[in-house]
Amino acid sequence: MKLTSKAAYQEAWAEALNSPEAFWDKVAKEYSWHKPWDKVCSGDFNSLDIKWFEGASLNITENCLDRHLETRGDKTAIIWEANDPNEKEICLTYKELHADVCRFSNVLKDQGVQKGDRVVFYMSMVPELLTGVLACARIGAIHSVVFGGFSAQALAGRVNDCEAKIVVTCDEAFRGGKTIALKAITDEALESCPGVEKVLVRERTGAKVTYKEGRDHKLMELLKDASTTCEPTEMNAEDPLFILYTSGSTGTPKGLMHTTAGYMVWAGFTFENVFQMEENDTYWCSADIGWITGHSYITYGPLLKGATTLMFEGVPTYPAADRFWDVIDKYKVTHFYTAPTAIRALMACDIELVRKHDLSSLKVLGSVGEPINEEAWEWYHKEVGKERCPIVDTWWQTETGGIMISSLAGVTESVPAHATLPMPGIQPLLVDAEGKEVSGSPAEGNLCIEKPWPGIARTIWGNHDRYKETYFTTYPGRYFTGDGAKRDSESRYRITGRVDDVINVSGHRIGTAEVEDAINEHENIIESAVVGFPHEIKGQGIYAYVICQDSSKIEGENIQKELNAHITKMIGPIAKADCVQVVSGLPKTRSGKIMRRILRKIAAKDTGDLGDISTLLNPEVVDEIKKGAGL
Ligand code: 7RM
Repeated sequence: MKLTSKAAYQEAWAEALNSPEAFWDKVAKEYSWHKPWDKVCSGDFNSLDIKWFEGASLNITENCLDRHLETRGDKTAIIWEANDPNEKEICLTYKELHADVCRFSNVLKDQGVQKGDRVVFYMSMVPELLTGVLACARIGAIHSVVFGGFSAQALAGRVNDCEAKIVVTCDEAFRGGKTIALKAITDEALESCPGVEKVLVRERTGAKVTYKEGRDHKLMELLKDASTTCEPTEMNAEDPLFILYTSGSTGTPKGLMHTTAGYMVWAGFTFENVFQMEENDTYWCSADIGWITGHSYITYGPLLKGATTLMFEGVPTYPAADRFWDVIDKYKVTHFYTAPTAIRALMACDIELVRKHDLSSLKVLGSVGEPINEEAWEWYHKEVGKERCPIVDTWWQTETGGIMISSLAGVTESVPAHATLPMPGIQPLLVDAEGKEVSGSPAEGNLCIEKPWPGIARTIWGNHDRYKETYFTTYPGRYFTGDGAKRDSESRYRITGRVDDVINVSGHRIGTAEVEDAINEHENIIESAVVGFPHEIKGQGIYAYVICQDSSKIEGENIQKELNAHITKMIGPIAKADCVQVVSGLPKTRSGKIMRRILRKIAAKDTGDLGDISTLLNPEVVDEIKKGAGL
């Protein structure tokens, strides 16, 4: 259902609110199903047994691939652009992609993978990551992609949590001018993963890596000999499709589980309506498939809608800071979707790097992952979109499966730094700290969602209580996003950022508790408190306050280096602290809770009022910390 006018959007939003069953019934009928549903939706945010299209059966890859063969078989499905601009690209038509996915499906089956088994992918952005994910979906295995920037320990934690039987990796990854030793990291991780029986290695750099007899196999050799036909496995609507780990305020990363039919309908519907592509357009989302954006808007969304989707192995600054513009020019990209952090980084470079490229193919620009500031929005609009292209600022989360609040390109209005309007099926509401709804407009509050939508994650893998506790307990009966938002006088939303203990560094979600755990592992650290602070390029940076056992052992900046080495080992380089301050104590309430509000203000170099500190157990540390921060 493509909504192509503002009136059609408004009508759809109202219909999805008033007659959700009739509305989603219509949307879902656009796809191929083996068996139709008995009931469109059931369950709510109290019972938490949410189901969509119950009774139906399908295979999502038939909808991504087979369904297009007759009408678009020879159309390019994916364009793969290598890290090195001199390496030849790979283009696969829908027919070829279909054949490759079947090959991969047969390899997985040969390796003993069965319906319901978990397969972890720890790869760089090679075509086999995309075909591998789809191959899992084709045979009913559950994929869990772990971003290639995570450490061995982080990988092991995820592999064990979902009890994966098989890991697919690369010998090494190319990333800009560097390589990442993915297989060596996998080997280290698997020392503590006894459940893994097989490892498939996609050779990429040709580096010498060790192969463990019986366990490890060369993926490309297996694929070469595999058959190009594989019957899709019939899946129930609520069978799991994938697990994706993401960080929260507390504890270890959570494995959000998405199911088949609802996710499919949501990914397809949001992709079609937000981006408004035409048949011969070329779409590029610069995310990594290791994040939800790469699942929904490189892989499933575009393929469900028969689009041409570009997959990029490299980074925006290699070999130079005009790589994005070069790729857009090379493939005449019409729809470009990236993160504010990339925009801000490229904005800081010589403007000629943008202006020298022909970007006239562009029609629509997208933003995702973190709030986009006005300055970055204006620059993106003017220098990249030449003031011709609508910008869709898409707010959503790993948990939501797809875009929740966004303008529809060229259909509803774009407003600088505003995500604007909810998708049909989404009822946002703002609540105050007491959980009371803040009605009317303009307003500001914590962002909740009133009712289930097809794409919501159904549970946290292996821990339904944690799912309930994390998202539905703060405001009972509602889904709490963890974000704060403002609503303007025309009921358009502007997301202001996380209101919990999650830091958004360059669009990556990092839990302060995870970073603290890593820091506390250091033998010289007694206690630590980690907060985010405003960072010009990354959006937020990581600021760590630490109490040392023996401060005489601290030599200048060594402490930061040492702690970052711990963080890199336990989580990965993306969670490194930008600033470490040694303190003698942390401000605590009488009940022993760290007053992060104060620490956040100091980290932000906010010299204003710190609020009431009289209730602190140890108000004297505040002055010391301020001094130490140079305030
Ligand atoms: C898609 C994704 C989710 C968190 C979310 C927000 C932040 C994402 C926007 C945004 C402002 C946006 N999933 N966020 N998009 N904030 N405007 N358009 O990023 O699970 O990795 O992160 O990201 O805080 O809660 S995620």
